[in-house]
Amino acid sequence: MTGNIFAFFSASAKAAGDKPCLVEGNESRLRYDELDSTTARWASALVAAGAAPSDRILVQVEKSVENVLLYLASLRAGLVYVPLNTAYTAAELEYFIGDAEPAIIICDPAKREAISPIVGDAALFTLGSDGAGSLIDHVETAADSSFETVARDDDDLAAICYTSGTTGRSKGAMLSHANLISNALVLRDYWHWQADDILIHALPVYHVHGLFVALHLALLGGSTIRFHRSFDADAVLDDMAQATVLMGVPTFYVRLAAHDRLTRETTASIRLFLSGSAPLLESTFAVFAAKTGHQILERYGMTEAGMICSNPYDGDRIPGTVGFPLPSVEARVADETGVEVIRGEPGVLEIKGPSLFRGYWQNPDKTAEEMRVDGYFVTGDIATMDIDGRVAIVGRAKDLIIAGGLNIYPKEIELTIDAMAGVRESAVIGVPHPDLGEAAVAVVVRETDGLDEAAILDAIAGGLARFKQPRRILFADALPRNAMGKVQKAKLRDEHRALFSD
Ligand code: MCA
Ligand code: AMP
Repeated sequence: MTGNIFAFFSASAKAAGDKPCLVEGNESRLRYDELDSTTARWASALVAAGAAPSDRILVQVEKSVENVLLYLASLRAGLVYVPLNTAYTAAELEYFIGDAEPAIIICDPAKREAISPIVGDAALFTLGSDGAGSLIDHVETAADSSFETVARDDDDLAAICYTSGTTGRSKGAMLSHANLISNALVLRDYWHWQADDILIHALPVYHVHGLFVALHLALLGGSTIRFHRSFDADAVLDDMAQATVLMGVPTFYVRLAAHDRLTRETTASIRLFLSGSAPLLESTFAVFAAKTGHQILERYGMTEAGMICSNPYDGDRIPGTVGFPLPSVEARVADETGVEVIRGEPGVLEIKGPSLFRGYWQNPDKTAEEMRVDGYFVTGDIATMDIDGRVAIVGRAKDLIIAGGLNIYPKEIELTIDAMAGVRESAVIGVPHPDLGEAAVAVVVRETDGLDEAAILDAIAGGLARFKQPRRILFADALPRNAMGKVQKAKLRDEHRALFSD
């Protein structure tokens, strides 16, 4: 067996035989006994397109079965997979292309024209039906149904996942095959993954949650994946009777909990509801439990480290906590110098373990800034750890908003708004939102009275992905500042905390 994570999936596929691997609607799109030959054809097509091991392949496509096959083929061919949110605009993409320097770029046919001028030396393909420009065409014509999975060492990268920084620029977290394998193996045991599990997969496949946690666990277990292109509460409820596990962000559970079809009966076959990527409100946990009898299992993770803490499978799942550090993770709650605080006191969560990333792509300074000399990574999340080791995330030391499980970095939006004529300054804050958990709101100080909310929203619409755009623009005469001149965002958040309450 090589150190390529695909070799683990391949071994599980052999054991799973002709069981469906990917099911969409009522159609089996891939059986486990086809996984090897199908991904071999895709990997051959990538090699024929000029990709060599360790080349980056940058992928921005709508979720599809083909997208999953492309990911698996990239792993097999030893490429470094760089997934990007489909909401990113061409302007945002240009930065990622310049930074990742990919050999291959894959986009949707509709975006081909806009992206062509910015691809540089990379070869551009789609996963559409647009003939020579589509990688699928190469898969169907040129490719071979056997492919020797490229051997990978522990340090060889499987993926670079971009995660934004507090200075406004995204950093690429380098994740090795060993990082991904170790996390998947630990979670498989911790969550009692079973071969006959059937997973509802309704998360995007451009972030750690949907791409690694969900796909890897199912593939490692040889479990059937019921594939949804996006989250729709009705469609997920329709599927529940045929599934055993659902993974979601809190917004999934907020929407399900509000649904009149969510009952004990409709959820009877599910053994595990998992939530993560953002805090699950205690009220959502409680309503869900009252309606279904199921306690949602909340876990906590980060792009740079995979999954870090989880509520227990058998023990108490306590809302408002993220459970215990996983068995492979060493964790401490520390002060700003890295010294552990007294149990129960808040501090910044620092962690270390085999799933911790290999640093930021081409950015050793940033990597060094977030690492302690003893190898601990500073998460930027404020946590408490009780005497038994149970962790609760109680805040963030980093200026970050999480809306519907997607990260929004205020600095990036502030820079865009501040660059507008007529704006003196702005502060972007996250305020509670009943559906998304948090929503971004900009508080703007104008130079002149001419600018209104619509004009600002219009001006930023072309350049910033939709999910990052503030839901409201509010105006103020001045921003509150402390004695050091720093904007007091906590004060602003307090002032506007009821903006979206119903
Ligand atoms: C969509 N919109 C959003 C979001 N999603 N705005 C802010 N935040 C969002 N998350 C925009 C749409 O463009 C649309 O704009 C409007 O909001 C309403 O969209 P709606 O149809 O309600 O949304 P949706 O398509 O149903 O999507 C909501 C969603 C989705 C299902 C929550 O965002 C989602 O699947 N989120 C999961 C993200 C995720 O996988 N995170 C994991 C990161 P308009 O009004 O113009 O139409 S990995 C991670 O965090 C770590 C490692 C971890 O621990 O897992
Ligand atoms: P990302 O940068 O997309 O990997 O997002 C990681 C961040 O999501 C973490 O640093 C936390 O702030 C947040 N997060 C993930 N899971 C949870 C959770 N269960 N509770 C609170 N915050 C979470």
